[in-house]
Amino acid sequence: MNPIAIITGATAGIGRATAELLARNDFDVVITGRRSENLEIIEEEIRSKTQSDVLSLSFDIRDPKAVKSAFDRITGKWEKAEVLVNNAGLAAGLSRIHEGSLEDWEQMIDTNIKGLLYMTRLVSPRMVEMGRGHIINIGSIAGKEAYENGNVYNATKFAVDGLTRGMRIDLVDFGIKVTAIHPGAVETEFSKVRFKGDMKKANKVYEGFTPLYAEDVAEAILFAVTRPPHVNVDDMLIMATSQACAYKVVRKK
Ligand code: NDP
Ligand code: 8X3
Repeated sequence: MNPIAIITGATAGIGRATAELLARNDFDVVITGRRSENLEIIEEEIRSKTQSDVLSLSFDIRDPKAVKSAFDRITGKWEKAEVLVNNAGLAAGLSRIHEGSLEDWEQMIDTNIKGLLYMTRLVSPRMVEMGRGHIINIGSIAGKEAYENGNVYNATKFAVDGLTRGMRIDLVDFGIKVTAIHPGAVETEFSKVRFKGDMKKANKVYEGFTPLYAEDVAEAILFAVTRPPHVNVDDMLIMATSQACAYKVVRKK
């Protein structure tokens, strides 16, 4: 039987690349996100290109009832999922703290922190029961250092970093690995979402340098989940070569 991985936010970007890469490496995958039409396309693609099995679950991770009813559909062999990639997340807006939007703040806190917690609370007891499992939390360089106008997004990713450390301590007795992967700038739908569809602003983020691609992060996740049982990757910070820290990117003129 293939190992099983649950990947949140698999309808785009890092989550999609991770689902596809894990499937190519003989994982069966549970893929989640709100956009059911994307899930259908990705499920079809994985089924046609690999031997791996796929379960698609469409739900809004901010809604604990929706998360629970999706979780209740993870039955049969899928109950043995041994990897959870807590990836669903976003930045909404980029503004000074005194000008920020409450709606944006709530969306980021509810998705990046509370959504991660809802999934973990449901999936981790099964891992405890099995005496093994691996939780991968997708943090960010934004969770290692603050940057101008990043404020609440930074705070949510600092929370992911803190939660990862706490989860590792709480779950170590049960043989469960906990890893945080913190990417720098990755060209995905991230900036399109942050700037609410303004592609001029979104494209500017990646102008003049080669950012990371979703596949680069997926490879780091694959590396972490394929270490032998005695090895855990605690924390990985991955940056584009041209990005030295959150605010310093070398761009060609
Ligand atoms: P994308 O926008 O490409 O993908 C985000 C994914 O999260 C989508 O699948 C989206 O699915 C899902 N998602 C967002 N909100 C919800 C929700 N309410 N309920 C369910 N799913 C949701 O961005 P990335 O791939 O770049 O982002 C993935 C993770 O990586 C995020 O946690 C992000 O913070 C982090 N990250 C990104 C970096 C970057 O530069 N791109 C750098 C560092 C970290 P759908 O819209 O279908 O619901
Ligand atoms: C996304 C990376 O630096 O744009 O987490 O916030 S950054």
